[in-house]
Amino acid sequence: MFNMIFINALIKNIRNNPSCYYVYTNILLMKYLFLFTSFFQLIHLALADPRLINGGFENDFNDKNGWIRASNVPPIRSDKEAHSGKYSLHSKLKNEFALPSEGHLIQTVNKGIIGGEKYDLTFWIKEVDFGVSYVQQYMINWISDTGQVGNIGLTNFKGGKKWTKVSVPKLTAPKDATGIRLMFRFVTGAVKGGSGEIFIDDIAINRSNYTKEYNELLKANPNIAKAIKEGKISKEKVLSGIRSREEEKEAN
Ligand SMILES: [Ca+2]
Repeated sequence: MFNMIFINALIKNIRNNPSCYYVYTNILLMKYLFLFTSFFQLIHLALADPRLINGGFENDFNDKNGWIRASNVPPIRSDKEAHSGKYSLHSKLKNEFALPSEGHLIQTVNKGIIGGEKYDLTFWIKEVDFGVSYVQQYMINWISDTGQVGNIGLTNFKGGKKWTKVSVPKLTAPKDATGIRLMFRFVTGAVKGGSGEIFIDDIAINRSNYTKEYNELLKANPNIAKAIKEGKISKEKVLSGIRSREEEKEAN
């Protein structure tokens, strides 16, 4: 904010001197650029999004970095395929006998969900084998401090032999939700030769839109509201700024 005071003082001085008109307009431009920079800093502070840890599987699993793997054939981290970076998650199931094989991938994010807001679940998959009796599913539990407050039951998804993006858009968080538990399930039935193999990468949960933050930002910053009204910054640019900031945070 010190910079803003400095620029305002500078404008006041130069405005009184007609020979400095060119400098004056440039400083006005500077003022708007600065306003825009402050705006991004504000967004950074204002937004809290649910943050899946290690959604791109670039870090090895440990008890602090998010993912839990479970069941009798849990998926593994692999460098054989990757949508981003060098690693993805690999589930390979092959029944030797007439017994089912199953693997789970689970992550719980306790904070960051805003009740009533909409969220998109997205991930990338590459299917190697979609064999006999094979099923792959995701499941979502909305949670609060007191336990589960809603859920989206086991739901099948399908991709292809090439990396394919799966989008589950506009999932509305129940009013009391503060967190989310995401689970992937890979399973074959009790048949001999049942099989399925998949790579999965870049799992993310993001807000579907940022209208709430946009309105709050404008309310708290009349200067930005004015700049939008006067056409100096477009609404689309502000919204896409919020979104790209969030995606950048997701990538980190
Ligand atoms: Ca990756």
